[in-house]
Amino acid sequence: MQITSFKQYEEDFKKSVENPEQFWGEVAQNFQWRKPWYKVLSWDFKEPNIKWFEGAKLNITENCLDRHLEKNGDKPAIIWEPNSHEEESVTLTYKMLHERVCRFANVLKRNGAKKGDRICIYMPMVPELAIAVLACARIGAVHSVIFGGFSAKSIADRINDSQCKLVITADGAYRGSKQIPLKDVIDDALIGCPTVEKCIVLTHVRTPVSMLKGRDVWWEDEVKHVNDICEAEEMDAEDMLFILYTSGSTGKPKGVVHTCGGYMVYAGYTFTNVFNYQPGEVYFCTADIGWITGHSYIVYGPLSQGATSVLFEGIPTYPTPSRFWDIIEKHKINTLYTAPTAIRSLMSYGEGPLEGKDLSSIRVLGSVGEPINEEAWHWFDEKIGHGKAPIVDTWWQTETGGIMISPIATVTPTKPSFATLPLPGIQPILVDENGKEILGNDVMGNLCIKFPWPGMLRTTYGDHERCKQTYFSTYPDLYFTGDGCLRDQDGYYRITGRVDDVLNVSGHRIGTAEVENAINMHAGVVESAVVGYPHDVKGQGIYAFVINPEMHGEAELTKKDILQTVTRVIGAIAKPDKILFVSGLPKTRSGKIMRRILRKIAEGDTANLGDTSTLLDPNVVEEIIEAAKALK
Ligand code: 7RM
Repeated sequence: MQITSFKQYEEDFKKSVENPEQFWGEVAQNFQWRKPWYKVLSWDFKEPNIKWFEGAKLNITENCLDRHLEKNGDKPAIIWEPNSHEEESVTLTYKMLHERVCRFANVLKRNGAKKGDRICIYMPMVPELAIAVLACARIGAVHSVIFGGFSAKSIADRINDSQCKLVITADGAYRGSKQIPLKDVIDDALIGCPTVEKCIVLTHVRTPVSMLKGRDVWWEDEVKHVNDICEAEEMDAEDMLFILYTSGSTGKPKGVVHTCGGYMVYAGYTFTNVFNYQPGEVYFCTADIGWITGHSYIVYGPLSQGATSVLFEGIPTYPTPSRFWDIIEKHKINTLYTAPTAIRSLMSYGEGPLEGKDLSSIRVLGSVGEPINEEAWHWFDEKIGHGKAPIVDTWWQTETGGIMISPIATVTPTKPSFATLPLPGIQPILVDENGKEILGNDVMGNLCIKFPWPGMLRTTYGDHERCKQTYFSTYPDLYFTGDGCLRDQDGYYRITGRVDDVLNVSGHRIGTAEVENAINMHAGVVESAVVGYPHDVKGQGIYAFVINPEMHGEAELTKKDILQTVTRVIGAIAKPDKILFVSGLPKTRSGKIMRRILRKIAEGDTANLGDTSTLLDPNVVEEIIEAAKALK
């Protein structure tokens, strides 16, 4: 199923459009099924109702583990690089990973978990995180991984939304020179989570934690009580595999639902093709498993293809900004898949950190999460790839399950800052505000997808109507991505960024409404409006306009209180970079905040504010402009 020439890409693409069922049916033959499907696809984008590989039975862990044992059992599946460069890295072969997954799957069963139960995972980037994820999949439980940066309240909301029965966590996590008390955060969250019966705690940093009788058990004790034989649960292709919460333009994050068969096929197919993965190569994706990139391209995609996947616990700048380059040299990494924000951050240290580092193993480079600017693209190409490694700028979303628009390494001619062309099976179209298709090249519009693909979301957990409203109602019969896009004279796609109220801060998706709600929870705040603005390293920064709050001490202290409130409500990742106190917000006569104007002010582009005729009080704008100039 690996594409090796541009001609083959064109042929496969053509076939995938003309006969999608035949195309995906053939791709799916490369995976192991307990029982074949009787229908490749049935779909309707109105409801939406999407089914891939209907009737088929499988377990994704048999594809990620068991099927490699005979020939590649001793091949490294996961290489773990700890936060501390002084600590030894750990290699788990496919055999070892299989054994540990089976053992932990038995621990889950012992603690009452069964097929269909939702399990929340809140863990550091350690091998046990991948083991926990796969163990859930082994027994047919639905995992909901929550990124280690979210607050107790965010965790509780997510646990309650999907009624998780079990939580898997660790005492704490290392993050560079800092420690994060994961179990403490979970303890706070669980005060408001009546559905949680058990909490399994991994010892990692060995900090003191509270262990509640009857609820909390240690990972290390539990594994002693079980053996390592665990038959995989037989799953229907359309059974739920996992839920992953993601931000949208409204306040409450949505639980994006992915199912077993289609997701597996799509993650595996896109992994092997986009990165042109070759047997024996070492592949390093720097994302966290708490995000979709980690699910699809650290765990499921690579393991389904028998690849060696590096799992890194730390951050790019610890102990020094040479860390990535040291890891590449140490593990002879062939593929580096990272985010533009990391590239820009490392660029800012100049070439010093690269001196004397052997990056000659690098063959393919990848970028994901946000648009990559030309400067960062060229730096990545020249300094890391030495002009010899193709860069795959991969556009996709939590909802798409896998990469959608991207070069295929060694096959597709690349172009700086372009995600280039749709992968086989993907039918993107650009539409104008009225939903009319924009044909031809050298055009811009809103990016939609007009035909299903196996990795697409099936619903949003517990609220199918929301899925329909958010993705399938803006433009009838189309999946709307929320992204703006340009198609150039060669038919190449360049994603220009979100056209809705979703921010992309350091590759993390954050809804403006979510941040506003958090700010408004501060006792002294009446109203606020949040917008994004261009930020050199983060891509976008968060700018909060807050109507003069009740002060408690100096204004600077009140700002810090607001930041602390946001940290408590959402997590540190959502903290505004700038807070401006204002006496009013620019509103229309009907009371709507004119964000367009606030965005301009946040960007520092106040020369042309556009049409301001519907403003209730134009003086407010003048005042905000003046105040913004004074803010650093
Ligand atoms: C994989 C991931 C999705 C949003 C998406 C875009 C933006 C992601 C690129 C990109 C330009 C890219 N999932 N985005 N990749 N924009 N070029 N290569 O990031 O659900 O967390 O975010 O991220 O706006 O809609 S996500």
